[in-house]
Amino acid sequence: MTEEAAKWTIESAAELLLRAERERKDRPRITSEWPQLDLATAYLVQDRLVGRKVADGEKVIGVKLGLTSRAKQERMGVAEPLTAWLTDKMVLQPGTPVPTDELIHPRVEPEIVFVLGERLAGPGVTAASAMSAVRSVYSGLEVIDSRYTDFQFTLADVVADNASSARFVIGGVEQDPRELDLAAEACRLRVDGRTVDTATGAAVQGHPAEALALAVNSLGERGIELEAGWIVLTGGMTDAVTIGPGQQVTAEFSHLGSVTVTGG
Ligand code: OOG
Ligand code: MG
Repeated sequence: MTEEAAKWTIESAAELLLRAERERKDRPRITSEWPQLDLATAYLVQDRLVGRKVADGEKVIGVKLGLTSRAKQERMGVAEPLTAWLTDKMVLQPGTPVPTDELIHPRVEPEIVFVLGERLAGPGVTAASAMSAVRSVYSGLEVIDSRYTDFQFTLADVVADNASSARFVIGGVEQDPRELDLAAEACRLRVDGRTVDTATGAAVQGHPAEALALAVNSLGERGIELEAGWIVLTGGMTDAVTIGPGQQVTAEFSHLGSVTVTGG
């Protein structure tokens, strides 16, 4: 091991990422100094990082998927989906500005959001059985904020960084998933009124239910179950857009209403 790699541990990686978030200071990706960081260890860093947040009073309220659409995978240069944690501190109430002064370089992406009515435990869960545990579906906007300079990372880096998570807002229209064709659900992304991108739910693993099953099964392999009442962000449908003070980002869905954030 090189001298540089020797200083890295799960604990020190989690601490550096927490500090970058706290101090709003981006840093080089961890694998540039610790190339041995593998995916399994990266998830341990992610768990440790969120464990530290929980010890500080945050509450885990669900999970998110990342890199579930081709648009996201191509833009970020990472071709594999991942899971990460959502806490109550990440919830942005509708109408509350995105606190850009607390973030490094926020970007916003439209997502289809599930709320579970029942517990879900993998592995071996199909998209259909995962969907039967979903109580409601909503539109959402996720605000991501990589702790790495210019959002430059490998899969292991972004997993360790809890998948760039920062904030999210859920739209005001609640739908029964059984009454919607989520693969066909369309989304138009606008920045200050101008359309910048469009997608349908099929962009997310062919169907957002596939993304949910993927989360259940990969968390199941780590011995983690999804709980009733948990929120699941199924992943950005389009590439993310940057948001600065005064800018407004809106996602208009065909059946899930529209959801807006404004940079504060
Ligand atoms: C990683 C987070 C990805 C999504 O929905 O794909 C993500 C990133 O793009 O920085 O949240
Ligand atoms: Mg996302």
